[in-house]
Amino acid sequence: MQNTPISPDLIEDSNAANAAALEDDYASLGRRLERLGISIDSVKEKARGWSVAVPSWGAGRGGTRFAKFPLAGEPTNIHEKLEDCAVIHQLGRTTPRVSPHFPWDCVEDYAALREEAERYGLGFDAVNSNTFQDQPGQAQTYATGSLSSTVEATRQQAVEHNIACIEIGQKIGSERLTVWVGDGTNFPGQQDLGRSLDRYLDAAAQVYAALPDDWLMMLEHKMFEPAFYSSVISDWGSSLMAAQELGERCKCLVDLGHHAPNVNIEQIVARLHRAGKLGGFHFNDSKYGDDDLDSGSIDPHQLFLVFNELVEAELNPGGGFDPAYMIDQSHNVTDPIESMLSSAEAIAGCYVRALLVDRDALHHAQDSNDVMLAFRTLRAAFETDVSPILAKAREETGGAIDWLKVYRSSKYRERKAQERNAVGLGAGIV
Ligand code: PSV
Ligand code: MN
Repeated sequence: MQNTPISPDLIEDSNAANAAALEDDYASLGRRLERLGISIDSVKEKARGWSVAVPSWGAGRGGTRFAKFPLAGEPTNIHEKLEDCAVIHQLGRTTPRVSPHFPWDCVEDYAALREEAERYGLGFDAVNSNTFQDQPGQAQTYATGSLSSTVEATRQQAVEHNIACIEIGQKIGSERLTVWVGDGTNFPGQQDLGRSLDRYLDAAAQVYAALPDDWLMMLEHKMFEPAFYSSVISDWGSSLMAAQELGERCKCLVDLGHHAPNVNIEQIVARLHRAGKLGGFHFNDSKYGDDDLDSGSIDPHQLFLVFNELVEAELNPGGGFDPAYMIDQSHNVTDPIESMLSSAEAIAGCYVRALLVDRDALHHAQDSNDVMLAFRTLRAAFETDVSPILAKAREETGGAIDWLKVYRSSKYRERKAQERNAVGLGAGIV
């Protein structure tokens, strides 16, 4: 029997109260789309088949360098995180997989962890390694680098950790490893910019060599932080260079917050797809830097433009198109369950809007250099309110039409505050 942390009756009762209004909105949008030659039901089916993974670490309150403000009832270990991820999926129905991070999510028995997730109807997505932080008892420090460290023993330790992550991943049904390193420098001259990349590539090749045949390795670039002068895999250029050098099953992962302000991320997406190297995403939003804000909360238009490229790529897969979609956010002032439900809805909404783009009209306008018509074609899709499609997809799959209301009325967090250990103060995510 499936483990449902929220009472299905609560969802059913709430949906019954919202069903008539949803039918009305869905029918109205359906008529509008029909005039454009689009079947709303076929779009809704695509929405039903779409999903994004949630990060285990996003289930807890994040923190900034300055403080963390814990939430009563927030999870303190992977078991409690899974339970919260189950709530997110039960209500929203678009997040059936969890992306774990090691050693934060280490347990004794991974077969049991997999079964625990399955009882919630969840699976595991890409495993993330952590060589950006020292752990108690660790032999070598990562203070001045991990895979690119000048110290051979440190590089070896980082390689071994990544291989250990792959081994855990195999036990929990994952097929991808995401490698993000905090390696870089804080001072000009601190390291040789060329040789540090050589060291990284040499160590990353050892991880790649340990990759099972059906696995992908995804390299996540980031311009700055924790290194503030240079990062070893700083941008999509370095990431692509490294992925091409490492091999066929090494691809690039785009975290939306890891670029300089105003960078045209949708163009990066198109370029990486063209090179056959688009491995996956970490969705979030930002205003200033790697803010890790909720997806779509600051710049929903950019998210839509990214999905416009993804739908284009889906229609023209070339050598293949199978990116891993994941959320990567830090929820500092909201309940993470609410933030991830809201984010997953924002991301799915951009996907659905991108499906509504009249591609023939767009391509024709592009080819004939009709700038305004091309722009208006995209804009028409962006301005369409697709919430009835998303709500209908949720309703049909057992989720909640009004997930926020159901979640709050379930008093889930209040109950967890009684059951769970309190999280300590201090900064940072776990
Ligand atoms: C680094 O900023 C990052 O985006 C990487 O994906 C990490 O694994 C994650 O955040 C959690 O710190
Ligand atoms: Mn990330």
